[in-house]
Amino acid sequence: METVVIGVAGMHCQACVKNVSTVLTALPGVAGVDVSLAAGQASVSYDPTLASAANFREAIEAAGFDAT
Ligand code: 9UX
Repeated sequence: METVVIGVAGMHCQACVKNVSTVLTALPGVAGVDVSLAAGQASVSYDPTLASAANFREAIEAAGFDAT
């Protein structure tokens, strides 16, 4: 298992946090997600044979946020 931290811009409330958590958790290979509104970050634990940071950025962008 690996962990990556991705910056997420555009989150303004806990509903945003929930949305980002939900889309990331739904991806194959994702074991755990911790999204921080205050830090503007998503920490994702995942199986690198099934997922990558590029997948996470894509999902974050598709949900309407900016992944950095
Ligand atoms: Mo919070 Mo986010 O009201 O797109 S749900 S700002």
